[in-house]
Amino acid sequence: MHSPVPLSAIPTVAAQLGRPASGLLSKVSIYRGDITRLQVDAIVNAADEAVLGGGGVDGAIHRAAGPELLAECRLLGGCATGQAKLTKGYRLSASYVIHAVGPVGEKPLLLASAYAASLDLAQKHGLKSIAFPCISTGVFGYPPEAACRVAVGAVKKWMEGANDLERVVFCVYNEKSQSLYSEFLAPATTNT
Ligand code: AR6
Repeated sequence: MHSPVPLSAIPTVAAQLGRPASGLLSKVSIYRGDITRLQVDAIVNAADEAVLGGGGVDGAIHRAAGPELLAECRLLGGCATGQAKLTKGYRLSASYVIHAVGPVGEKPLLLASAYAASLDLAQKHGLKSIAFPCISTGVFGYPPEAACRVAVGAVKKWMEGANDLERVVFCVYNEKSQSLYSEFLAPATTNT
């Protein structure tokens, strides 16, 4: 297993930009790398409706968590697109996995719903930190830029409501996504 990455090693966007530690930017980070290493309360999995593992980030999470994760997933009874379900994290550094099902192709309402449903679940279970992969942008073919706009918008909107979440990490896997998130996050919050 790769060494875990603690939250303390991941700066917030506010810290990176030298902005005041208030508002959304002080609760959001962009991390480039393998989501399975993140030592957060929950990592989000980009699952499908069967919630029984697969390729991409789903495969990586199941490999890192071990077979107990699939055993618990078998008990979930699937998950509708735009919804999310929670399991334990087993051998991961994260305590929980939130299995979110994004849409196949560009369907912004369903993608936004997958983000909001994941955040609702985190809040319901009293979790303080959560890391998202770029849901739907791999096998499910959502164009990365459009998906980034929806992801940032959905998280921003959700964070504006009452909640106890202390950190949301956008876990990107390549340089292109990293710059997309930097571009969409900074202007999105200049007035907060
Ligand atoms: N850490 C973080 N991000 C990753 C990792 C990783 N280890 N590996 C890949 N990514 P995808 P989807 C990024 O295809 O499009 C599965 O088979 C990747 O670069 O994993 O929602 C499921 O079982 C991309 O940006 O998820 C479903 O059937 C992003 O994760 C289906 O694929 C999402 O790509 C879900 O497709």
